[in-house]
Amino acid sequence: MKNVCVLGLGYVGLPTAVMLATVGNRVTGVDVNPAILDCLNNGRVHIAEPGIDSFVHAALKSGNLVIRPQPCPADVFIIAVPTPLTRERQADLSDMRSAASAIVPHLAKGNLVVLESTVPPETTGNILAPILEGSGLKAGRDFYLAYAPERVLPGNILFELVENDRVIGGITRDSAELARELYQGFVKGDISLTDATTAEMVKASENTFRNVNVALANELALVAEKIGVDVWEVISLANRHPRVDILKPGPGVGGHCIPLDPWFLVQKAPEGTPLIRSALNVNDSMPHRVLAMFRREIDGVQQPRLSVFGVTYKGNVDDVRESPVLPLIREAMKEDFQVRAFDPRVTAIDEFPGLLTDVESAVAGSHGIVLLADHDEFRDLDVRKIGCLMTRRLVIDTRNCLDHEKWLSSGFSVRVLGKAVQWR
Ligand code: SAJ
Repeated sequence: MKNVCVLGLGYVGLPTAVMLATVGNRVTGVDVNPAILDCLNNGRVHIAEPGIDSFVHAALKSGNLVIRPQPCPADVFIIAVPTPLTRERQADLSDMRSAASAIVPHLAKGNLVVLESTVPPETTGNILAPILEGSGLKAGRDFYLAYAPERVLPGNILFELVENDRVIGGITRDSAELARELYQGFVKGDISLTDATTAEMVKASENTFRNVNVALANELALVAEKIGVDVWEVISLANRHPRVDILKPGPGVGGHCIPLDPWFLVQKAPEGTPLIRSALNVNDSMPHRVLAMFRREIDGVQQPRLSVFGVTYKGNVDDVRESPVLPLIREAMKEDFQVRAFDPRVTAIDEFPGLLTDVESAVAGSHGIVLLADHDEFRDLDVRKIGCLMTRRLVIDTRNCLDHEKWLSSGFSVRVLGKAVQWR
């Protein structure tokens, strides 16, 4: 077993730290955010992920996981910090640089450093290695250095962290092999080894594939609306082809990965990535397209009241990072819409104080509901009661997740992204 120091206790770092502790490593979890440290040191968990609480409590109780504000000497250092985009759509590696610099005083011969954060290809070798070599040690000779991206789907992290195959890339072969030895302690999936730059590109490519695929679904939805067919039926039938797997249209692509990671590839070849850039633009246009749907249905109403159901970047999560709902609300508010939102998993959004409220207040006097995140809770709403509170009984379902007959029978007009109009 090893002494492991995990820097960054977010959606990736904390589950990774917990898993490593659960299989017997002695893990020090480090974060620069005092609120996170306070939460964890008081036995609370700051991320909403099924099952994580019991794992964290058990790891802390066992003594195999301790939470600290600073790294300490260890056999292995894992960096799992955010890598957002700058305004110029370049990777912001400042958190990674800070984490690496914090490791330098503790780095010793024979140590392994693993980067998990999603980064532009060539980051591990060309940016991270030189920072760590500030210790006087040489990457690949005196210490091992590998890149090991995660593939976990928020909402199913603990299962996927164990079961999914992984790719690990080393700046040297033995760096990759040493990293595989560590992860094999809890990963049941296959672990493929390659070089660090290839592994970085694999991770960015996976999420870029998903982004482009969603953009295709969003364009098919536009075509379907124009010719009066149901894109959901089109995609379902097309996917019966053994080599076709088209994803679903939606109100836009959010989260901390899918809308960002493709830009890491564009950054490396700006002239050579028109398809990726176009897909990013298609997805970014979806909030505007959805608001245009609402505008068309309530044509002529002055200062319309819009009810947003679901503000997270996707259903059944509590995360609003990069949520496509945010630009939609910004645009609506600019046009003097009265906007209220209801989300059973989110209590407030800093940018929009007072926006989120209970379901009754969110629909009172409203000219229409736009459903943007397909939370399970939305299937059990008292539709009739909601309808009685509204000025106009309109629902726009951008996730095709509601029981449309139930809404139609309660007097609602139903619009579905990518589907011919359903009126009663
Ligand atoms: N979306 C659609 N239609 C779809 C699928 C997704 O509109 O058919 C939208 C979602 O609504 C959401 C966004 O795309 O706004 C991203 O959702 P997601 O479920 O694709 O992605 P994440 O960010 O929750 O997780 C992804 C996953 N990557 C892949 O599936 C290739 C996960 O495995 C990664 O580990 C994660 O990004 C990450 O951390 O990179």
